[in-house]
Amino acid sequence: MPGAVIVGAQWGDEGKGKATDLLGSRVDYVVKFNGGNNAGHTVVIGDQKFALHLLPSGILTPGCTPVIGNGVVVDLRVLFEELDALNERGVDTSDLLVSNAAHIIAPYARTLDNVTERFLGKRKIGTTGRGIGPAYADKINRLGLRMGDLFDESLLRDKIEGALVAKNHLLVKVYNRRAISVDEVADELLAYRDRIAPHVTDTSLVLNNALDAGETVLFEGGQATMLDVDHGTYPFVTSSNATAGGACTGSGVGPTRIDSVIGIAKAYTTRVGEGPMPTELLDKWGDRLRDVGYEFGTTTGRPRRCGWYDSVITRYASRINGLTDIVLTKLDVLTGIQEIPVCVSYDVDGVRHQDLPLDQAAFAAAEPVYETFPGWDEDISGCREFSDLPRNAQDYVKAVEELSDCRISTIGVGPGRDEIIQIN
Ligand code: 2SA
Ligand code: GDP
Ligand code: MG
Repeated sequence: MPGAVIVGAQWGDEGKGKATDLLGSRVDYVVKFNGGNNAGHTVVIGDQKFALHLLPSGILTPGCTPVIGNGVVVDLRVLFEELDALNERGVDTSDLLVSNAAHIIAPYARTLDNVTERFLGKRKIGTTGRGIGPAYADKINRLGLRMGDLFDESLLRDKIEGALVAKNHLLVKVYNRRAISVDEVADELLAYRDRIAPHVTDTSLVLNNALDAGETVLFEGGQATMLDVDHGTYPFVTSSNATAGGACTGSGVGPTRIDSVIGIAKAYTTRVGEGPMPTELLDKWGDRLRDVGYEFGTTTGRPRRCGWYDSVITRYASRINGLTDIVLTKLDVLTGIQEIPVCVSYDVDGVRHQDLPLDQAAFAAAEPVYETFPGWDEDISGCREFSDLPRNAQDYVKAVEELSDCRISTIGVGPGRDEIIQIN
């Protein structure tokens, strides 16, 4: 697999970190191509648990070069906190490469994220409050600060001044906050310049050269298909392209160099933040999935909304991303449930929808139509072959595979690195 992409097939937290970590041992580069420290990946290695936010999961694999691509927004303070924490635990991070075209989350982006959410009231998005939206807004408005700007102080100060004009107006006149000065922003960012310098490079050139030389590159998506700014449940989305196309624009590698796209899906569904979720369970079943699956945000600790598997969404993810495989995680969490419903289509005002309705009101009104499958009681965490699974678990996986329009190549049966079943 010279170029492979991993994306979330639902609303995030499907276990992309673990999947990337698993594949990481077979690849030369792992590239994060979108998002920032709104992401949260938990990787369990032996008795050690690593929570990563901004860094690609490949950072934990010796011999694999981790890359932060141009499509990422970087909070420098968080980046160095994360690097320091890994270094203290003996992880070598000296190989990290950061694109000179990646945008910086300036301190004012965090401030704006939080005040905007507060002023949106009931229309709030439920962001992670990390400044992601305002940083991408500045990028698109051509007011952004890029990593390479750190090395030209007068250009950096000039850009900060330009970016602050409208923001200070908004902060002071609308939000009743104090104005932010050019110096405070420049001083905070320049304090990181010497430390980041050895990592900053033209990562597109590095990756294309690596592919030319026959090396393998894994592109690790942050967030997920349904949170994609173009293809997700807009406006309840993040501000980047979390789908497979983002791997190209977010890294400077062309689509002809990618030959597999792996979607990660949980054996049920979760969502964090606001916005519609047709299979959400507000009863004891939702609580059960949350408790057994330990469904709490890696970044903010927020409880995740839980529901049954929604195959309308995973079929959509297969199509939008051109998935070649699905990794179905957390099958073990369903153990002990006697009857397991799977959403096969939606009912919107009496009309059946096999495909996701993109109209915001129709999706908000979608009622799940369920088919129910018999469950199993046996502990499956020790299963390593598909045939080790109880018959009902096998049938559940096969049904989900058919409904999702994509081959399931791997099944997660526990959080550990080796708690997987690979299907050939
Ligand atoms: P933002 O902060 O602007 O990207 O928020 C916009 C929406 O995107 C959702 N979002 C996420 N959903 C699930 N997991 C995410 N990452 C963390 C994790 C979440 C956490 O991996 O556990 O710790 O809370 C993530 N990041 C963004 C967000 O909920 C908004 O709906
Ligand atoms: P990501 O954002 O997609 O990388 O996912 P997160 O790391 O935010 O959330 C996934 C959680 O599920 C993590 O705590 C993982 O350790 C855990 N996990 C991954 N695969 C499995 C699995 O097959 N079974 C169980 N029980 N937990 C899993
Ligand atoms: Mg996560």
